[in-house]
Amino acid sequence: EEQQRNEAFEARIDAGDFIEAKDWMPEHYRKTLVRQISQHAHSEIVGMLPEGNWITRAPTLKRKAILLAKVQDEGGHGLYLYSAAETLGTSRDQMLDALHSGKAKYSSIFNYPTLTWADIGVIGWLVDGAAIMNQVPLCRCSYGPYARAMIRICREESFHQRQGYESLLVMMREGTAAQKAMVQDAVNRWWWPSLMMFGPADKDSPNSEQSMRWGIKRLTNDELRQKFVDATVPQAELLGVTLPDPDLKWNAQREQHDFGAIDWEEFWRVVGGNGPCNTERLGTRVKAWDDGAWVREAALAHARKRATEAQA
Ligand code: FAQ
Repeated sequence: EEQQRNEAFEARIDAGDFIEAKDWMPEHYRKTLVRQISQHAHSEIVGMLPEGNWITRAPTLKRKAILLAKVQDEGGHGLYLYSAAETLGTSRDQMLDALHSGKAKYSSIFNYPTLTWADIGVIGWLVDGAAIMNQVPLCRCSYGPYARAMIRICREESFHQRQGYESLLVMMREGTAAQKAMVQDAVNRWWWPSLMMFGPADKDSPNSEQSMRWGIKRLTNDELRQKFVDATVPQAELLGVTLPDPDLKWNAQREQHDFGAIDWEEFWRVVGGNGPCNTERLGTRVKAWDDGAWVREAALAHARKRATEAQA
């Protein structure tokens, strides 16, 4: 019977059907989705921290309002994604517990520091740019609740990307020499970590093959990384910055850019918890959770009281 169910499931995947929360699915499919969606949710919530660092120091009221809205959107994305993961039968407490105990991963990119205001523009341009490249194909993910959450998230991410690029354009076109140098320095620091967001090379990616077969991922890590490089090079030219890779050049034969080797040792070090800001980021999240305990308790007490009143 299990085999029949499996075959029927695979047939639905092959036909391009969306799988819904109450449908039968193999345990491994469920686990893979909980892993990916919860890690994605954690990335959004932890991803609020590097930018949150600059809200009080944004250079103008307009930039501050934009940044506040962006960081709020990220909180919202985390919430839709936790909800999508909950449809698979995992509670939010379980997922947060995994984050707080260091068991669950979140994107390596958020373990780097935001040293200057230009970092905020560069995060919008490169980090949100990479996120969109990775996330647009997830709108066609075979799991319906995840795919639907991704549609709204992608619309908001494209606003995030454009606000970042626009703020850099202003600095590069109207800024002082020092401001232009600040943009270039931020690009130099964020370029390689942005390429690492797409995950290990395909040959070192243990989850890709199965996730591609199940239509959880639609493009591989290397395919997405290449698309991102190709899309970003002309944007860098228009902006007037250089990308810190002497091996980056157009390959007329492949009709794609060649680019230099990624420092995978750095990648695994950061993923393994030993990047520049891992301890600080996790510490901030754990403290926020502990500080919020009274709010959760009060909300539960209020809900209980309302329920008793309704019964009486
Ligand atoms: N960082 O076998 P694969 C955002 C782990 S965007 C940390 O290739 P998979 C928006 C991976 O989990 C960022 N860990 O894995 C924003 C696995 O470990 P596990 C979030 C990484 O799942 C912008 C192991 O390495 N976006 O937040 C990373 O097939 C600005 C082997 O890797 C998403 O999460 C990494 N970079 O492919 C917010 C998108 N890469 O779990 C604020 C959805 C790999 O077996 C400001 N996720 N690992 O212990 C995905 O598309 C996939 O999960 C990949 C990884 C592509 C990230």
